[in-house]
Amino acid sequence: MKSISRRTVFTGGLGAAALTLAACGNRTAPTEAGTFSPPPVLTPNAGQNVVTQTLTAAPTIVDLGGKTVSTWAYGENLPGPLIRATAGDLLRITLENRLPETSTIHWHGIRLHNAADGVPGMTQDPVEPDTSFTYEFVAPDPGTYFLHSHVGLQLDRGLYAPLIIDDPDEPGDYDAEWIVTLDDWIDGTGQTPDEVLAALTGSGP
Ligand SMILES: [Cu+2]
Repeated sequence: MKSISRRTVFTGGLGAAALTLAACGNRTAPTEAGTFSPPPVLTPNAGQNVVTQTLTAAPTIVDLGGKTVSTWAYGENLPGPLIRATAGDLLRITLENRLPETSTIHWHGIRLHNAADGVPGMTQDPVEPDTSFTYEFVAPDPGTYFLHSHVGLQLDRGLYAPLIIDDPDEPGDYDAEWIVTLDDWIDGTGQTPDEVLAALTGSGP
């Protein structure tokens, strides 16, 4: 499936729609590096499909459907590139961090082993700028999920993407399929999410 621009999302037609909501709480502040062991490299079972993909987190400019803003995203589109697998597949997803600060990826709603859960200071060291980190896990349950950064307010920029786990027993005989991601937006419109939070909490300058 080709990547869709935000403009396409808002002008989309009918079809089977997978809906994701870009929101998640429970963020954890990153801690000092060197606390956690590297994640285990998993060996696929005989016949197990392996889905390999790289997400590059970097500053970019995106078109919000007429208004162009500077933000942080996985690639040049919002949402980030679709990751799609079938339940039981082994996913090997590499985060390339080209941001000016640390990052991680959390796989929202996926049942997986702790080392791949992407919570800095709790399950892994934060991924430093200009380094990479490969998440390996089996996605056991079909469903519509999303992935997102788990550092600070990076999710509230553009660091999220849809994650679809297909059901091997569901043929999905649709005429058309749309993946729709809903988000409110602030970054690049004059304030960053961090500045908005600082104003709301009275901790700003
Ligand atoms: Cu989440």
